[in-house]
Amino acid sequence: MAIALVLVLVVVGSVLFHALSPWWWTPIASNWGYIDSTLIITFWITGAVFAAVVLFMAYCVWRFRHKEGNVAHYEPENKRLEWWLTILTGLGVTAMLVPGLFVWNQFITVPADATEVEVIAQQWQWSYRLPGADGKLGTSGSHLVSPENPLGVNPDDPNGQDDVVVEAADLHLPMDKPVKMLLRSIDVLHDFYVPEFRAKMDMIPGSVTYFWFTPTRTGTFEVLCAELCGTGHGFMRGIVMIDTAEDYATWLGEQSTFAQLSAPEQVGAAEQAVVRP
Ligand SMILES: [Cu+2]
Repeated sequence: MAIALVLVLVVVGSVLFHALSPWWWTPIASNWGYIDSTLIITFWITGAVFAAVVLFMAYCVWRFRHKEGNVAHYEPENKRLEWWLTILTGLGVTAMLVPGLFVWNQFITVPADATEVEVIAQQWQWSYRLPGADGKLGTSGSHLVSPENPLGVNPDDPNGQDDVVVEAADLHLPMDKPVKMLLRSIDVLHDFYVPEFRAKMDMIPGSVTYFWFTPTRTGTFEVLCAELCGTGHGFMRGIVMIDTAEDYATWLGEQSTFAQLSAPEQVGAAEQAVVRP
């Protein structure tokens, strides 16, 4: 009897904890409200099944408790019950999976007007590259990485010369503009994750993965690495700031291109030439 009561209390406690708990997701800042909806559907289904199973267990513990002279009777099979359990389980699993398929379809269908931003992960920092005035990112490769070219941009690709390089600093993105995040790693597995964007993807050395999203509010958001990537994994943080169009333009104007960064001597020489009377 006491065990049955404990089981009922477990269900009541779980429901109360869910209803009264102050912990919930951080407020969303992207178009991926669907991701939240699918999670809520899964919460409801698994929650209902959890309550039903534990309450049924409490009922059985109470109903079939030990009584002098009672003997269990042997029932190895029950076709009717098995059919019902199979159908109900099938429906529950389908209800959890189908919404996810619709969301996944949207997640991998990048809008045509999305601008590309490359994220480069390495132990243990985040860097970024934005296409310059030509709107195209130059090619890149891990074999090109060197102290002078930490992101491995191809110096022979004309498309890459005007690329904006943001090395180990904050990324800014304009609000309400869809963006395709191209994800590269130059050492081990990482995972670019901003909880408020509700989107993340593993980054695999040697290939480029991606996701897209549209920022829906301005603010400062923390980037986390969501793939255990070594001793500094927990410190692999970064900042993404979602700006208004004007703030974004100001920030972009202050950044350096790959060509400027790879030829600092020439830039310095030009400045001296100008300063000299
Ligand atoms: Cu990492």
